[in-house]
Amino acid sequence: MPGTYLKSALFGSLLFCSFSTLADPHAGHGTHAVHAAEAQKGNFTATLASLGIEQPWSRALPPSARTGAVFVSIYNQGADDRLVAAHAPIAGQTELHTHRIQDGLMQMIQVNGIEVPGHGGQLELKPGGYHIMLIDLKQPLHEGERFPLRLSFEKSGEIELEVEVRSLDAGTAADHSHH
Ligand SMILES: [Cu+2]
Repeated sequence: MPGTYLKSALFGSLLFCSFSTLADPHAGHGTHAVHAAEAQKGNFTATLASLGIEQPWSRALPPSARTGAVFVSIYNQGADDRLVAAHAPIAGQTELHTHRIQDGLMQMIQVNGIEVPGHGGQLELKPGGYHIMLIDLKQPLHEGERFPLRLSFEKSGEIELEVEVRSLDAGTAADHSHH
């Protein structure tokens, strides 16, 4: 994934023309409603107002990698909310991203916020979808280590979390480390 990150004029224009569609709550990338009972089964690492937040995680990366991504699932029993910012001191820059297919190529696009649907809804940041992008990493991501991350929500406010660095293939079909 880090290799597909392109900061170019093309990237910039995609970024610009994507806001209108990505801001549409019915576009539905990565968000879907779940029943309240199902959400309560979630194994939360932290709670903030009506939000239940699962363990955020990242993949281990070779020392040469300059970018990484953080994934996390957030359940919301309250009113609709938005994830509006993320900050990780381990990175020079932290952005909210999604993916889209353009001419058969998967590209990453920065978004200015991601809806956290309320009343038993869920936002899932996962490989291939919405993610928190770490740009200009200041230190390598080693499996088993943790690093701090702050998430900011429009209504629920801010929370400090610790990201768990998992294996290089975490979240893929080849991942057998978390079963
Ligand atoms: Cu990205």
